[in-house]
Amino acid sequence: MKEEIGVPPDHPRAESLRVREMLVMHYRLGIVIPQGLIAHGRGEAFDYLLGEKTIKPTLTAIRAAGVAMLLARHPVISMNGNSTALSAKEVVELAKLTGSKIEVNLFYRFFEREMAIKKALINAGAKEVLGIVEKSSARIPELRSERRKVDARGIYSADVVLVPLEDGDRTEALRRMGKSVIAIDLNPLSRTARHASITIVDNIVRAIPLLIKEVQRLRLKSKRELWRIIKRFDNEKNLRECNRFAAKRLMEITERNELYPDALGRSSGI
Ligand code: PTJ
Repeated sequence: MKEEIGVPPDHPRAESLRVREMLVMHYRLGIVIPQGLIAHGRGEAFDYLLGEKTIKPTLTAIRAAGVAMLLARHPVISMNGNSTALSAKEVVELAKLTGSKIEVNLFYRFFEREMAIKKALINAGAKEVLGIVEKSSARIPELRSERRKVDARGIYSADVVLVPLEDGDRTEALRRMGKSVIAIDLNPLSRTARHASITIVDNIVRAIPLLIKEVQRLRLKSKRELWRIIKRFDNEKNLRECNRFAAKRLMEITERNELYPDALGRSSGI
């Protein structure tokens, strides 16, 4: 995610603004839908609370996610509009490293959008992109949204599915099918976050590059060691730590009186 799009590099919020520009550009290309822009705004709010940095419990979740992908027999990465806009190149790299398939799966599904997303993924280096509608004849049971349409060779038969920026319904449905779900979601309170097997509470633009680095390290370990790491991981405990981090951070900032300017208008801000 490196394109420079008219954001002054010394702007105090340059990175956040660049991410927004990427989404708007992909909205114009028909990849992101307007609802995706709203969803990103919700994510930004949580990112702000976390300090716009990858926090310690998240590193533990990223490690567990890397292990789950390496131990999987049939890992699949599910891609929607936002994740393609922000992380297409990195996802292709992660898929290559972990032997994962890439499948398009959309909440707001229509043919032109599927094709635009497929094209973006191919341009990013993907050799094969599953989930284009005529091939998505399998169905996730008990799911009513368009997300129920999946590829028999992909999500339907996967044992581990990575779902960046997900809606909670499908995560629950995939878990009921016996699959392990790795979610990337900045909101540790969301249904997706609570129902996933491993939740990475982080911005996708930071999470995927870290996951790639972690997989490169983990590939050198024995299977036995990988199993040991995954068995020790507790998602509920990890989510509690993320919540605690955000709450503590907010309290500390409040106590240090950094949030609001004093009578002279001085403030260090956050
Ligand atoms: O492309 P489609 O048609 O599949 O639709 C995509 C959206 C995102 C619109 C759809 O999946 C949706 O409505 O998602 P939700 O239910 O709004 O959930 C999105 C979650 O992603 C929220 O919990 C946000 O906090 C979180 N989020 C938003 N931006 C990011 C993020 N998490 C990580 N990184 C982000 N950049």
